[in-house]
Amino acid sequence: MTTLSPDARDRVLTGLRTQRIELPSWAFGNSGTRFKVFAQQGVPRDPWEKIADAACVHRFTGVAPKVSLHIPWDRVEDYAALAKHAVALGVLPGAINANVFQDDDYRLGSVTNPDAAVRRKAVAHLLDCVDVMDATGSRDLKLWFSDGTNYPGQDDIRARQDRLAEALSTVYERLGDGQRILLEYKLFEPAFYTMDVPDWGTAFAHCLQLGEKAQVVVDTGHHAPGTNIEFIVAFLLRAGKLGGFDFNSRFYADDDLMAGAADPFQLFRILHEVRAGGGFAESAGVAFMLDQCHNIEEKIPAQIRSVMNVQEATAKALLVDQVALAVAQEAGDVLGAHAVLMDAYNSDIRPLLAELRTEQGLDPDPVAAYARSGYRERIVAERVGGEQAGWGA
Ligand code: PSV
Ligand code: MN
Repeated sequence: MTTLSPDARDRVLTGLRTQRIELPSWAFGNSGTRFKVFAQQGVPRDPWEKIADAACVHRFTGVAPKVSLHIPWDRVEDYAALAKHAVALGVLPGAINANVFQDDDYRLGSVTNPDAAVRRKAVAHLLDCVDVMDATGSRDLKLWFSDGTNYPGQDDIRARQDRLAEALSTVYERLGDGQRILLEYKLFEPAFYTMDVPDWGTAFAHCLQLGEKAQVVVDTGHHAPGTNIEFIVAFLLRAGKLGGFDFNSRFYADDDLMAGAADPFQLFRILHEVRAGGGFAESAGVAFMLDQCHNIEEKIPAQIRSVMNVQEATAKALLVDQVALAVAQEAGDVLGAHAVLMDAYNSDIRPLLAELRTEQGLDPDPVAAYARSGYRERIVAERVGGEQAGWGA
C-alpha cells in the first residue's frame, strides 16, 4: 500500500465523507442497442422498483442518496407519494430529466420544431416537469434536446436557435426559488448534420442569456474523440456555470458504459479540475450524476462499481498535493508539476476507501457485500409478471 502522509489522509477522507453521487433511474431498466435489448431477470417494472434498486446501491456504497428521474419513463399518478417512497427507502428524488425525444411529433425536433404546435407541446411538457419538481422537491431540471437536422438546408439553423432560446426562457421564468435548469449538450445523435445544442459553448451561451439559474451539464460521453473535457470543466467552473455531470464512459460514441471504465485517467483529470475550481464545495452546487446503461452486465452491481470508480478518481484528485503543484507550476517546472499529478494518480487509494467504508459501518467491498446480500435472488423471485422497465418505458 502507498504510504500517505497524515495530512493527505485527512484531506482525502474529509473530502470523501461529503461526496454525493446521483444515480439514474433508467440504469436499472433493460437497455441495449438498436440491434438487441437483452432482458435480465429481476428488472424493475415501475419507478417504485427502480427507486428500490437505487436505494440498494446507496445501502452498499453510502454515497448515492439521490435518484434522477426521467419523465415520462418514470411517470406516476402521485409524485409526492413517489418521493415519500424514496425517503422511506433512505434516498431522495434528484434531477428531473425531461423527455421530448420519443414522440412521433418530434421527428423534426421538439422545442426547435418548425411547427409552432409541436413546440407548444414540447414546452408544455417541460413546464409539467417543473410541476413534478415541485412535488418531489427536486432542485434540477435537466434538459437534453435531441433536436437537430440531418441534411444541409433541412431547416434554418438560426431560426432554430431563436426557437430554442424562446422555449428555454419560458421554462426559466417558471422556475421556483432554488430550482435551476441544467442544459446538456451533445455533439451528434440522433441528428447527424446539426444538433441544436451540440457543444458546451452553445449551452453556455444560452445559459448566460437566461441567467443565474441556468447552468451547463457535462455528459462525459457527448464529445468528439480527443476533446479535452477537463478544460471545459475548468472553464465552466471559473464562470460559475458548471451545473453538474452525467458521468459515463465512451470508447467510440455515446457508449454510456460505466464511469471510469474506459479512461479512469480522464475521470481523474476532470475531478482534479473540479477540486481546483472549488467544485466539491456544497455551495458550488455541482451535481455528480451518472447517466449510464448496462446492456450486458448486471445493473445493480454495475451501478455500485460505477459509484466506486467515481469515488476512487475523487480520492486521487483529493490526493494531489496542490501546494507542491503550485510551486512547480510557478517555477516553470514542467516535469515536476506533471509528476505531482502522476504521483496522486498512481497511488493505490483502495485501502483508504475500505477504511472509510468500515468507519461508516459499510462493508469495505460493496460489490461482494451486494452479492452476498440475497437482494438479487429476492428481486428475481418477486418481480415476476408485469412489464419490465426498459430504456423508453
Ligand atoms: C442523451 O444521450 C442523454 O445523455 C440525456 O442525458 C438523456 O436524458 C439520456 O441520455 C437518456 O438516456
Ligand atoms: Mn446525459
